[in-house]
Amino acid sequence: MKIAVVGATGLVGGEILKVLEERNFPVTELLAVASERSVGKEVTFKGKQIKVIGFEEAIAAKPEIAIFSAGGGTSLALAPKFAEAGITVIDNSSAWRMDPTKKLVVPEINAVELTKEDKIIANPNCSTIQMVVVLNPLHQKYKIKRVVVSTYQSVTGTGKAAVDQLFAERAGDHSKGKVYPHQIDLNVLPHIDVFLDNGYTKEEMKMTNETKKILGDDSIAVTATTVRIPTIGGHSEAVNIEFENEFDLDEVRQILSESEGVVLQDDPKNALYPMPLTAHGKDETFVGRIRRDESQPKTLNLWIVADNLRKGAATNAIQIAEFLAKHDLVGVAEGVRVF
Ligand code: 2RA
Repeated sequence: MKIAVVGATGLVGGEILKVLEERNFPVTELLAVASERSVGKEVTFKGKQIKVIGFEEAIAAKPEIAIFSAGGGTSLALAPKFAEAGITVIDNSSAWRMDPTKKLVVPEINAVELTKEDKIIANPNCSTIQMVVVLNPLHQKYKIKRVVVSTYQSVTGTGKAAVDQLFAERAGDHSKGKVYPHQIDLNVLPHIDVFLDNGYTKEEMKMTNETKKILGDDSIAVTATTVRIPTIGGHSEAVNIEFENEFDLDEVRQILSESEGVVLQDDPKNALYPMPLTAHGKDETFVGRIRRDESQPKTLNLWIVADNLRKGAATNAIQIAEFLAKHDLVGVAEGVRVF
């Protein structure tokens, strides 16, 4: 398959190249695509240097799939152009996620809904993906009423400049361009993305709205506090889940240990629980600290960690591409207007 990676020079773009290679995705040709100022730069794929090309050249080359990670503005402007050319777009930005005509896909949960007519497919927000991978099997079994989540998010979720800010501060250099409104090293910022009129941040509302859409259930109440911490390996989440039905703790562990894409790390007495350092570079979502909320019935506490650049972005997008390839869902279906 001819694959375009749009935003190939960014942090997520680089991870997409790595994951395509590691998972042995059947790439016949890799198009590294970026905006004008990066055209001519080189990226490495399977040991080869590949020159970055611009958007028009990429559309003309007609890849079957374009994985976008170039920001919302670029996606809004360009994804329809790729789609009109019959190219299936898997988009990492927030541009299309809540559009009712677009599917918001986590393969373990709802890839089966994809058809050849889906030409722009939205990849959810990183902190949402890792949470719903764990919530879904429990929702199927016990029906979730309400979720209260607090996140501890890696600076890699912001991008290269944020990683540079953290390491510069750690080295005592506070002069570097500021990505965050405050120092991030030795600090914690209860602030991810912009603040909205209701007092929540956009990141918090993404967790609420995207969870309902992916799980296909508007009745689930979700409230979130999203926080940036000075780490790089992945996002962590403390999640409190209230169910309609009673659950059994051993059964919860059994269900999660058998769930696709989930790894159970739940032996706190031996200091085994998920951490960003151990999740870093992995494709799975890790869950542990599973315990009953003793303050009210039918309620569970747990701790979820995943590499936000992997399952939270690149891996999830590539799993969507794998599903499309496996089920022959790319290209233009005969007699179908694509966009
Ligand atoms: C963050 N959720 O961590 C964002 C990245 N998509 O800031």
